[in-house]
Amino acid sequence: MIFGLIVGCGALLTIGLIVLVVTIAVAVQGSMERNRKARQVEAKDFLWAIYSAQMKYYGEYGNYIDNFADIKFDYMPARHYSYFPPADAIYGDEDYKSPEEARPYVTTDSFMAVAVGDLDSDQTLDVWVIDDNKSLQNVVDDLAD
Ligand SMILES: [Ca+2]
Repeated sequence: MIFGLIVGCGALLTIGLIVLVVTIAVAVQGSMERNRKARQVEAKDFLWAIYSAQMKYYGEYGNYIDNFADIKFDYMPARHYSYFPPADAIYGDEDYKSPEEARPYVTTDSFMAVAVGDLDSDQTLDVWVIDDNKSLQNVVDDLAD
């Protein structure tokens, strides 16, 4: 009788422990996913700020420009992404190169700025672009793989 009670309690404790471990694992996975999505906000914010700075420069001088200093781009330090107009770059904690999928460019009347980062330490990079048509796109989604 007592032996059966002890075995029953042990089985209940084991099941409770398994449920607790699975619950914690699911919570940690959800938290990591939210953190990665929050990092993408940095890329979007920076690219919108670059877009805005380019529009101001164009309004004043009638052309776009290919470096951050001349467009007077002033923003908080980058952390998770690197940013590229063609002649200049802002690097976060890692120095990512401008990817083949999206080369930044500037002409007199058009531009495309690029953000590159790695959200999950794998081989895929997260790549965002914005152009003079106010088109912000995630051309390579690091969270999709
Ligand atoms: Ca990655």
